Amino acid sequence: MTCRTKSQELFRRALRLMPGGVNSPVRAFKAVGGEPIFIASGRGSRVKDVDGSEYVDYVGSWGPLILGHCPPEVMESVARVLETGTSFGACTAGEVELAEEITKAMPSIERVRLVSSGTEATLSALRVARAATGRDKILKFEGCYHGHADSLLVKAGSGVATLGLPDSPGVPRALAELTLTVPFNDLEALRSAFDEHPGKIAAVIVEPVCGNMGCVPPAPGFLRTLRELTAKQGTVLIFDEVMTGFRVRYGGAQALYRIEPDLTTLGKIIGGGLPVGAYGGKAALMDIVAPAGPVYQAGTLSGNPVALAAGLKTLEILRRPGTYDRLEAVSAKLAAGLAREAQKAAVAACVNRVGSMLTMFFVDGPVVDFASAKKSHTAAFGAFFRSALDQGVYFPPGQFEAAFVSTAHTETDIETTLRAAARALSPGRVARTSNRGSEPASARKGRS
Ligand code: KE4
Repeated sequence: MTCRTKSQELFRRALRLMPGGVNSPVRAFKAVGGEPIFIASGRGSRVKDVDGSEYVDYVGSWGPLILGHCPPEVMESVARVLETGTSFGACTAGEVELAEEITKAMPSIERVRLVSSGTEATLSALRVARAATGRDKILKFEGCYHGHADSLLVKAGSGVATLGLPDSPGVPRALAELTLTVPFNDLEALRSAFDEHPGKIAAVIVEPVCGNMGCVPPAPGFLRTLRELTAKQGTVLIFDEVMTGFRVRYGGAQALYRIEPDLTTLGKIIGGGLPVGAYGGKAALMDIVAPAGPVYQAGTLSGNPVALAAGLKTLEILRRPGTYDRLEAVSAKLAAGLAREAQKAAVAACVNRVGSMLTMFFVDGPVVDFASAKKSHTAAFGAFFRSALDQGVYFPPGQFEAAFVSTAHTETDIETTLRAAARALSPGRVARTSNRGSEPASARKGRS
Protein backbone atom coordinates (compact mmCIF):
# COMPACT_ATOMS: atom_id res chain seq x y z
CA MET A 1 0.00 0.00 0.00
CA THR A 2 1.47 3.36 -1.04
CA CYS A 3 2.44 5.64 1.86
CA ARG A 4 0.32 8.79 1.81
CA THR A 5 0.82 10.18 5.30
CA LYS A 6 1.61 13.73 4.19
CA SER A 7 -1.48 13.85 1.95
CA GLN A 8 -3.56 12.53 4.83
CA GLU A 9 -2.20 15.15 7.23
CA LEU A 10 -2.84 17.94 4.75
CA PHE A 11 -6.35 16.61 4.12
CA ARG A 12 -7.04 16.63 7.92
CA ARG A 13 -6.15 20.33 7.98
CA ALA A 14 -8.03 21.04 4.74
CA LEU A 15 -11.25 19.50 6.06
CA ARG A 16 -11.29 22.06 8.87
CA LEU A 17 -10.84 24.94 6.45
CA MET A 18 -12.59 24.23 3.13
CA PRO A 19 -15.92 22.52 2.30
CA GLY A 20 -15.04 18.84 1.83
CA GLY A 21 -11.38 19.86 2.12
CA VAL A 22 -11.18 20.85 -1.53
CA ASN A 23 -11.64 23.77 -3.87
CA SER A 24 -13.51 21.74 -6.48
CA PRO A 25 -15.67 18.70 -5.62
CA VAL A 26 -14.23 16.22 -8.12
CA ARG A 27 -10.84 16.49 -6.41
CA ALA A 28 -12.20 14.92 -3.21
CA PHE A 29 -12.08 11.32 -4.49
CA LYS A 30 -15.58 10.85 -3.05
CA ALA A 31 -16.67 8.77 -6.03
CA VAL A 32 -13.70 6.41 -5.91
CA GLY A 33 -13.21 6.01 -2.18
CA GLY A 34 -10.16 6.83 -0.14
CA GLU A 35 -8.76 10.30 0.36
CA PRO A 36 -7.36 12.71 -2.20
CA ILE A 37 -3.66 12.84 -2.93
CA PHE A 38 -2.00 16.24 -2.68
CA ILE A 39 0.15 16.99 -5.71
CA ALA A 40 3.55 18.59 -5.14
CA SER A 41 4.81 18.90 -8.72
CA GLY A 42 4.37 17.88 -12.33
CA ARG A 43 6.79 17.29 -15.16
CA GLY A 44 5.84 16.06 -18.63
CA SER A 45 3.34 13.21 -18.37
CA ARG A 46 3.87 12.71 -14.65
CA VAL A 47 2.96 14.24 -11.30
CA LYS A 48 4.49 13.67 -7.90
CA ASP A 49 2.51 13.78 -4.66
CA VAL A 50 3.65 15.30 -1.37
CA ASP A 51 4.76 11.85 -0.17
CA GLY A 52 7.10 11.52 -3.12
CA SER A 53 5.08 8.99 -5.14
CA GLU A 54 5.04 9.50 -8.89
CA TYR A 55 2.12 8.86 -11.23
CA VAL A 56 1.46 8.82 -14.96
CA ASP A 57 -1.13 11.60 -15.08
CA TYR A 58 -4.34 11.31 -17.16
CA VAL A 59 -6.15 14.13 -15.34
CA GLY A 60 -3.98 16.82 -16.90
CA SER A 61 -5.64 19.46 -14.70
CA TRP A 62 -8.98 18.28 -16.27
CA GLY A 63 -7.93 19.13 -19.79
CA PRO A 64 -5.75 22.26 -19.99
CA LEU A 65 -2.40 20.44 -20.00
CA ILE A 66 -2.45 19.00 -23.52
CA LEU A 67 1.33 19.54 -23.59
CA GLY A 68 1.86 17.88 -20.22
CA HIS A 69 3.28 19.56 -17.11
CA CYS A 70 5.88 22.36 -17.28
CA PRO A 71 6.40 22.35 -21.06
CA PRO A 72 9.71 24.26 -21.25
CA GLU A 73 8.68 26.79 -23.91
CA VAL A 74 5.44 27.62 -22.07
CA MET A 75 7.26 28.06 -18.78
CA GLU A 76 9.80 30.36 -20.46
CA SER A 77 7.02 32.47 -21.96
CA VAL A 78 5.33 32.82 -18.60
CA ALA A 79 8.62 33.69 -16.86
CA ARG A 80 9.31 36.41 -19.44
CA VAL A 81 5.91 38.03 -19.03
CA LEU A 82 6.12 37.82 -15.24
CA GLU A 83 9.11 40.17 -15.43
CA THR A 84 6.84 42.84 -16.91
CA GLY A 85 4.06 42.50 -14.34
CA THR A 86 1.09 40.28 -13.53
CA SER A 87 -2.05 42.28 -14.27
CA PHE A 88 -3.00 45.78 -15.36
CA GLY A 89 -6.78 45.79 -15.72
CA ALA A 90 -6.09 47.50 -19.00
CA CYS A 91 -5.72 46.50 -22.66
CA THR A 92 -2.65 44.45 -23.56
CA ALA A 93 -1.22 43.12 -26.82
CA GLY A 94 -1.65 39.52 -25.65
CA GLU A 95 -5.44 39.89 -25.70
CA VAL A 96 -5.34 40.94 -29.34
CA GLU A 97 -2.99 38.10 -30.23
CA LEU A 98 -5.08 35.41 -28.50
CA ALA A 99 -8.28 36.79 -30.03
CA GLU A 100 -6.60 36.58 -33.45
CA GLU A 101 -5.52 32.98 -32.88
CA ILE A 102 -8.97 31.91 -31.68
CA THR A 103 -10.82 33.56 -34.57
CA LYS A 104 -8.33 32.06 -37.06
CA ALA A 105 -8.73 28.58 -35.56
CA MET A 106 -12.53 28.80 -35.40
CA PRO A 107 -13.95 30.93 -38.28
CA SER A 108 -17.43 30.77 -36.71
CA ILE A 109 -16.02 33.14 -34.06
CA GLU A 110 -15.94 36.66 -35.53
CA ARG A 111 -15.82 38.40 -32.15
CA VAL A 112 -14.54 36.93 -28.88
CA ARG A 113 -14.54 38.03 -25.24
CA LEU A 114 -11.92 36.64 -22.90
CA VAL A 115 -12.91 35.77 -19.32
CA SER A 116 -11.29 33.75 -16.52
CA SER A 117 -13.13 30.42 -16.48
CA GLY A 118 -15.37 28.13 -18.48
CA THR A 119 -18.25 28.90 -16.15
CA GLU A 120 -17.94 32.62 -16.87
CA ALA A 121 -17.85 31.82 -20.59
CA THR A 122 -21.00 29.70 -20.63
CA LEU A 123 -23.09 31.93 -18.36
CA SER A 124 -22.14 34.94 -20.50
CA ALA A 125 -22.95 33.13 -23.74
CA LEU A 126 -26.39 32.25 -22.37
CA ARG A 127 -26.97 35.89 -21.44
CA VAL A 128 -26.10 36.96 -24.99
CA ALA A 129 -28.46 34.35 -26.46
CA ARG A 130 -31.33 35.39 -24.20
CA ALA A 131 -30.75 39.07 -24.95
CA ALA A 132 -30.47 38.51 -28.69
CA THR A 133 -33.64 36.42 -28.95
CA GLY A 134 -35.72 38.00 -26.18
CA ARG A 135 -36.50 34.47 -25.05
CA ASP A 136 -35.95 33.00 -21.56
CA LYS A 137 -35.90 29.21 -22.03
CA ILE A 138 -32.72 27.29 -22.74
CA LEU A 139 -32.12 23.62 -23.50
CA LYS A 140 -29.20 21.48 -22.37
CA PHE A 141 -28.56 17.74 -22.50
CA GLU A 142 -28.74 15.43 -19.49
CA GLY A 143 -25.30 14.68 -18.15
CA CYS A 144 -23.61 17.58 -19.88
CA TYR A 145 -21.77 19.96 -17.58
CA HIS A 146 -21.20 23.56 -18.53
CA GLY A 147 -19.86 25.00 -15.27
CA HIS A 148 -21.82 25.94 -12.18
CA ALA A 149 -24.00 28.85 -13.32
CA ASP A 150 -27.51 28.53 -11.86
CA SER A 151 -29.29 27.88 -15.15
CA LEU A 152 -26.88 25.11 -16.05
CA LEU A 153 -26.97 23.10 -12.82
CA VAL A 154 -29.90 21.11 -14.08
CA LYS A 155 -29.25 17.40 -14.69
CA ALA A 156 -25.59 18.29 -14.98
CA GLY A 157 -22.67 15.93 -15.36
CA SER A 158 -19.12 15.91 -13.97
CA GLY A 159 -19.00 16.42 -10.22
CA VAL A 160 -22.77 16.87 -9.95
CA ALA A 161 -23.28 13.42 -11.47
CA THR A 162 -20.29 11.93 -9.66
CA LEU A 163 -21.69 12.99 -6.30
CA GLY A 164 -25.21 11.94 -7.32
CA LEU A 165 -26.47 15.37 -6.35
CA PRO A 166 -30.01 16.28 -7.29
CA ASP A 167 -30.17 19.48 -9.28
CA SER A 168 -28.30 21.74 -6.92
CA PRO A 169 -30.13 23.36 -3.98
CA GLY A 170 -29.87 27.13 -4.09
CA VAL A 171 -30.99 27.35 -7.71
CA PRO A 172 -34.39 29.10 -7.69
CA ARG A 173 -37.12 26.84 -9.03
CA ALA A 174 -38.33 29.65 -11.27
CA LEU A 175 -34.92 29.70 -12.92
CA ALA A 176 -34.41 25.92 -13.11
CA GLU A 177 -37.81 25.61 -14.80
CA LEU A 178 -36.49 27.70 -17.68
CA THR A 179 -33.91 25.02 -18.40
CA LEU A 180 -35.24 22.18 -20.55
CA THR A 181 -33.25 18.96 -20.71
CA VAL A 182 -33.31 16.02 -23.13
CA PRO A 183 -31.01 13.02 -23.50
CA PHE A 184 -27.84 13.53 -25.54
CA ASN A 185 -28.02 11.98 -29.02
CA ASP A 186 -31.83 11.81 -28.82
CA LEU A 187 -33.17 13.73 -31.82
CA GLU A 188 -36.78 12.69 -31.22
CA ALA A 189 -36.74 14.16 -27.72
CA LEU A 190 -35.09 17.27 -29.11
CA ARG A 191 -37.77 17.70 -31.80
CA SER A 192 -40.50 17.19 -29.16
CA ALA A 193 -38.98 19.89 -26.96
CA PHE A 194 -39.05 22.33 -29.85
CA ASP A 195 -42.62 21.28 -30.74
CA GLU A 196 -43.72 21.90 -27.14
CA HIS A 197 -41.98 25.29 -26.97
CA PRO A 198 -42.12 26.74 -30.49
CA GLY A 199 -40.23 30.03 -30.78
CA LYS A 200 -39.56 30.03 -27.04
CA ILE A 201 -36.06 28.53 -26.70
CA ALA A 202 -33.29 31.13 -26.64
CA ALA A 203 -30.38 28.71 -26.84
CA VAL A 204 -29.33 25.10 -26.99
CA ILE A 205 -25.99 24.55 -25.30
CA VAL A 206 -24.16 21.30 -25.97
CA GLU A 207 -20.81 19.66 -25.39
CA PRO A 208 -20.30 18.60 -29.04
CA VAL A 209 -18.31 15.68 -27.66
CA CYS A 210 -19.42 15.00 -24.11
CA GLY A 211 -16.66 14.76 -21.54
CA ASN A 212 -18.68 15.27 -18.37
CA MET A 213 -20.72 12.09 -18.39
CA GLY A 214 -17.53 10.42 -19.38
CA CYS A 215 -16.49 10.65 -23.05
CA VAL A 216 -19.55 10.22 -25.30
CA PRO A 217 -19.24 11.08 -29.01
CA PRO A 218 -22.15 12.56 -30.95
CA ALA A 219 -24.10 9.98 -32.96
CA PRO A 220 -23.63 10.34 -36.73
CA GLY A 221 -25.78 13.22 -37.92
CA PHE A 222 -26.77 14.37 -34.45
CA LEU A 223 -24.88 17.67 -34.53
CA ARG A 224 -25.93 18.36 -38.13
CA THR A 225 -29.62 17.91 -37.27
CA LEU A 226 -29.18 19.96 -34.09
CA ARG A 227 -27.73 22.76 -36.22
CA GLU A 228 -30.65 22.57 -38.68
CA LEU A 229 -33.32 22.48 -35.97
CA THR A 230 -31.90 25.45 -34.04
CA ALA A 231 -31.45 27.49 -37.24
CA LYS A 232 -35.07 26.86 -38.21
CA GLN A 233 -36.28 27.87 -34.75
CA GLY A 234 -34.18 31.03 -34.49
CA THR A 235 -32.52 29.41 -31.47
CA VAL A 236 -28.87 30.23 -30.75
CA LEU A 237 -26.68 27.10 -30.95
CA ILE A 238 -23.88 27.24 -28.39
CA PHE A 239 -21.02 24.73 -28.71
CA ASP A 240 -19.48 24.44 -25.29
CA GLU A 241 -15.92 23.67 -26.37
CA VAL A 242 -14.32 24.41 -23.02
CA MET A 243 -13.02 20.83 -23.07
CA THR A 244 -13.02 19.96 -26.81
CA GLY A 245 -11.61 23.26 -28.06
CA PHE A 246 -8.04 22.67 -29.34
CA ARG A 247 -8.34 19.16 -27.79
CA VAL A 248 -10.09 16.94 -30.36
CA ARG A 249 -8.59 19.04 -33.15
CA TYR A 250 -6.92 22.44 -33.32
CA GLY A 251 -10.18 23.96 -34.55
CA GLY A 252 -12.18 22.01 -31.96
CA ALA A 253 -15.20 19.77 -32.46
CA GLN A 254 -16.70 22.33 -34.84
CA ALA A 255 -13.78 21.66 -37.21
CA LEU A 256 -13.86 17.90 -36.63
CA TYR A 257 -17.60 17.61 -37.43
CA ARG A 258 -17.75 20.64 -39.74
CA ILE A 259 -20.65 22.34 -37.94
CA GLU A 260 -20.81 26.09 -37.48
CA PRO A 261 -22.38 27.06 -34.12
CA ASP A 262 -23.65 30.58 -33.44
CA LEU A 263 -21.63 30.91 -30.23
CA THR A 264 -18.69 28.93 -28.85
CA THR A 265 -17.35 28.79 -25.34
CA LEU A 266 -13.73 27.96 -24.61
CA GLY A 267 -11.42 27.46 -21.64
CA LYS A 268 -8.80 25.01 -20.35
CA ILE A 269 -6.25 24.66 -23.21
CA ILE A 270 -6.42 28.35 -24.26
CA GLY A 271 -4.98 29.18 -20.84
CA GLY A 272 -2.27 26.51 -20.96
CA GLY A 273 -2.94 25.72 -17.30
CA LEU A 274 -3.66 29.28 -16.16
CA PRO A 275 -7.16 30.78 -15.77
CA VAL A 276 -8.63 31.73 -19.14
CA GLY A 277 -12.11 31.28 -20.61
CA ALA A 278 -13.68 32.79 -23.70
CA TYR A 279 -16.99 33.11 -25.50
CA GLY A 280 -17.50 34.30 -29.02
CA GLY A 281 -19.33 33.93 -32.29
CA LYS A 282 -21.10 35.94 -34.96
CA ALA A 283 -20.40 39.66 -34.80
CA ALA A 284 -24.13 40.38 -34.99
CA LEU A 285 -24.55 38.40 -31.75
CA MET A 286 -21.42 39.47 -29.93
CA ASP A 287 -21.71 43.18 -30.70
CA ILE A 288 -24.53 43.45 -28.17
CA VAL A 289 -21.99 42.85 -25.39
CA ALA A 290 -20.93 45.92 -23.41
CA PRO A 291 -19.44 48.32 -24.16
CA ALA A 292 -20.39 47.74 -27.82
CA GLY A 293 -23.93 46.99 -26.74
CA PRO A 294 -26.14 46.76 -23.63
CA VAL A 295 -25.45 43.19 -22.45
CA TYR A 296 -23.19 43.57 -19.46
CA GLN A 297 -20.30 41.26 -18.60
CA ALA A 298 -16.97 42.19 -17.00
CA GLY A 299 -13.98 40.72 -15.17
CA THR A 300 -11.05 42.06 -13.16
CA LEU A 301 -8.60 39.52 -14.50
CA SER A 302 -10.14 38.94 -17.93
CA GLY A 303 -7.35 38.58 -20.50
CA ASN A 304 -4.70 38.34 -17.81
CA PRO A 305 -1.29 38.79 -19.47
CA VAL A 306 0.41 35.91 -17.61
CA ALA A 307 -2.38 33.48 -18.45
CA LEU A 308 -2.42 34.61 -22.07
CA ALA A 309 1.31 34.04 -22.40
CA ALA A 310 0.77 30.40 -21.38
CA GLY A 311 -2.20 30.05 -23.72
CA LEU A 312 -0.56 31.69 -26.72
CA LYS A 313 2.56 29.55 -26.48
CA THR A 314 0.46 26.41 -26.00
CA LEU A 315 -1.53 27.14 -29.17
CA GLU A 316 1.67 27.94 -31.08
CA ILE A 317 3.11 24.54 -30.16
CA LEU A 318 -0.15 22.79 -31.01
CA ARG A 319 -0.01 24.30 -34.51
CA ARG A 320 3.26 22.51 -35.26
CA PRO A 321 2.88 19.79 -37.93
CA GLY A 322 2.15 16.28 -36.69
CA THR A 323 1.10 17.25 -33.16
CA TYR A 324 -2.45 15.89 -33.41
CA ASP A 325 -1.37 12.82 -35.39
CA ARG A 326 0.97 11.84 -32.57
CA LEU A 327 -1.73 12.53 -29.96
CA GLU A 328 -4.12 10.36 -31.98
CA ALA A 329 -1.68 7.45 -32.24
CA VAL A 330 -0.79 7.36 -28.53
CA SER A 331 -4.42 7.82 -27.45
CA ALA A 332 -5.63 5.06 -29.78
CA LYS A 333 -3.00 2.70 -28.35
CA LEU A 334 -4.16 3.44 -24.80
CA ALA A 335 -7.87 3.02 -25.61
CA ALA A 336 -7.36 -0.25 -27.49
CA GLY A 337 -5.09 -1.56 -24.74
CA LEU A 338 -7.61 -0.81 -21.99
CA ALA A 339 -10.39 -2.52 -23.95
CA ARG A 340 -8.14 -5.52 -24.56
CA GLU A 341 -7.15 -5.86 -20.90
CA ALA A 342 -10.80 -5.64 -19.79
CA GLN A 343 -11.74 -8.33 -22.30
CA LYS A 344 -8.88 -10.58 -21.15
CA ALA A 345 -10.08 -10.12 -17.56
CA ALA A 346 -13.71 -10.78 -18.61
CA VAL A 347 -14.71 -7.44 -17.11
CA ALA A 348 -17.60 -5.74 -18.93
CA ALA A 349 -16.22 -2.44 -20.17
CA CYS A 350 -16.70 0.03 -22.99
CA VAL A 351 -13.97 2.48 -23.96
CA ASN A 352 -15.15 5.65 -25.73
CA ARG A 353 -12.60 7.97 -27.29
CA VAL A 354 -12.44 11.07 -29.45
CA GLY A 355 -8.91 12.24 -30.10
CA SER A 356 -6.97 12.45 -26.83
CA MET A 357 -10.01 12.35 -24.52
CA LEU A 358 -11.36 8.97 -23.47
CA THR A 359 -13.30 7.07 -20.80
CA MET A 360 -13.41 3.40 -19.86
CA PHE A 361 -16.98 2.75 -18.68
CA PHE A 362 -17.44 -0.32 -16.49
CA VAL A 363 -20.50 -1.51 -18.34
CA ASP A 364 -21.27 -3.37 -21.53
CA GLY A 365 -21.37 -0.83 -24.33
CA PRO A 366 -22.46 1.10 -26.08
CA VAL A 367 -22.50 4.23 -23.91
CA VAL A 368 -24.33 6.84 -25.96
CA ASP A 369 -25.95 9.09 -23.38
CA PHE A 370 -26.21 9.78 -19.64
CA ALA A 371 -28.71 6.95 -19.03
CA SER A 372 -26.37 4.35 -20.51
CA ALA A 373 -23.35 5.93 -18.77
CA LYS A 374 -25.14 5.72 -15.42
CA LYS A 375 -25.45 1.94 -15.83
CA SER A 376 -21.71 1.76 -15.21
CA HIS A 377 -20.52 -0.23 -12.26
CA THR A 378 -19.08 2.74 -10.37
CA ALA A 379 -17.80 0.55 -7.53
CA ALA A 380 -15.77 -1.43 -10.05
CA PHE A 381 -14.45 1.83 -11.49
CA GLY A 382 -13.50 2.94 -7.96
CA ALA A 383 -11.62 -0.30 -7.30
CA PHE A 384 -9.86 0.00 -10.66
CA PHE A 385 -8.95 3.64 -9.99
CA ARG A 386 -7.49 2.87 -6.56
CA SER A 387 -5.50 -0.11 -7.78
CA ALA A 388 -4.11 1.86 -10.72
CA LEU A 389 -3.23 4.73 -8.39
CA ASP A 390 -1.32 2.39 -6.09
CA GLN A 391 0.59 1.22 -9.17
CA GLY A 392 1.52 4.79 -10.19
CA VAL A 393 -1.23 5.58 -12.71
CA TYR A 394 -3.57 8.49 -11.98
CA PHE A 395 -6.87 8.36 -13.88
CA PRO A 396 -9.55 11.02 -13.28
CA PRO A 397 -11.21 10.14 -9.93
CA GLY A 398 -14.70 9.65 -11.32
CA GLN A 399 -16.48 7.39 -13.78
CA PHE A 400 -18.25 10.39 -15.31
CA GLU A 401 -15.06 12.15 -16.36
CA ALA A 402 -12.76 12.03 -19.35
CA ALA A 403 -9.13 11.02 -19.18
CA PHE A 404 -6.69 13.14 -21.17
CA VAL A 405 -3.57 12.14 -23.08
CA SER A 406 -0.93 14.82 -23.64
CA THR A 407 1.90 15.24 -26.14
CA ALA A 408 4.21 14.36 -23.23
CA HIS A 409 2.81 10.81 -22.86
CA THR A 410 5.23 8.26 -24.28
CA GLU A 411 4.89 4.67 -25.47
CA THR A 412 6.57 3.70 -22.20
CA ASP A 413 3.86 5.55 -20.24
CA ILE A 414 1.19 3.64 -22.17
CA GLU A 415 2.91 0.31 -21.53
CA THR A 416 3.22 1.17 -17.82
CA THR A 417 -0.45 2.11 -17.77
CA LEU A 418 -1.61 -1.07 -19.49
CA ARG A 419 0.43 -3.25 -17.14
CA ALA A 420 -1.17 -1.48 -14.18
CA ALA A 421 -4.62 -1.79 -15.78
CA ALA A 422 -4.13 -5.51 -16.31
CA ARG A 423 -3.34 -5.98 -12.62
CA ALA A 424 -6.13 -3.62 -11.56
CA LEU A 425 -8.60 -5.64 -13.63
CA SER A 426 -7.38 -9.02 -12.40
CA PRO A 427 -9.76 -11.21 -10.41
CA GLY A 428 -10.23 -10.11 -6.84
CA ARG A 429 -9.24 -6.53 -7.49
CA VAL A 430 -12.18 -5.31 -9.52
CA ALA A 431 -15.67 -6.40 -8.59
CA ARG A 432 -16.97 -8.52 -11.43
CA THR A 433 -19.89 -6.75 -13.02
CA SER A 434 -23.18 -8.59 -13.15
CA ASN A 435 -22.88 -9.20 -16.86
CA ARG A 436 -19.43 -10.78 -16.70
CA GLY A 437 -18.28 -12.49 -19.79
CA SER A 438 -20.96 -10.88 -21.92
CA GLU A 439 -20.19 -8.72 -24.92
CA PRO A 440 -16.42 -8.14 -24.86
CA ALA A 441 -15.06 -4.75 -24.07
CA SER A 442 -15.08 -2.48 -27.05
CA ALA A 443 -12.93 0.48 -27.93
CA ARG A 444 -15.55 2.66 -29.63
CA LYS A 445 -13.89 5.51 -31.35
CA GLY A 446 -15.70 8.63 -32.36
CA ARG A 447 -14.36 10.37 -35.46
CA SER A 448 -11.19 12.25 -34.81
P1 KE4 B 1 -14.54 25.93 -15.33
O1 KE4 B 1 -15.49 26.95 -14.75
O2 KE4 B 1 -14.31 24.76 -14.40
O3 KE4 B 1 -13.25 26.54 -15.87
O4 KE4 B 1 -15.25 25.32 -16.64
C1 KE4 B 1 -16.54 24.76 -16.54
C2 KE4 B 1 -16.76 23.81 -17.70
C3 KE4 B 1 -17.55 24.23 -18.75
N1 KE4 B 1 -17.78 23.44 -19.82
C4 KE4 B 1 -17.22 22.21 -19.89
C5 KE4 B 1 -17.49 21.36 -21.10
C6 KE4 B 1 -16.39 21.72 -18.85
O5 KE4 B 1 -15.85 20.49 -18.93
C7 KE4 B 1 -16.16 22.53 -17.72
C8 KE4 B 1 -15.33 22.07 -16.54
N2 KE4 B 1 -14.92 20.71 -16.57
C9 KE4 B 1 -14.65 20.09 -15.28
C10 KE4 B 1 -14.15 18.68 -15.56
N3 KE4 B 1 -15.19 17.76 -15.79
C11 KE4 B 1 -13.68 20.87 -14.47
C12 KE4 B 1 -13.13 20.14 -13.28
C13 KE4 B 1 -13.72 20.63 -11.98
O6 KE4 B 1 -14.93 20.92 -11.93
O7 KE4 B 1 -12.93 20.68 -11.01
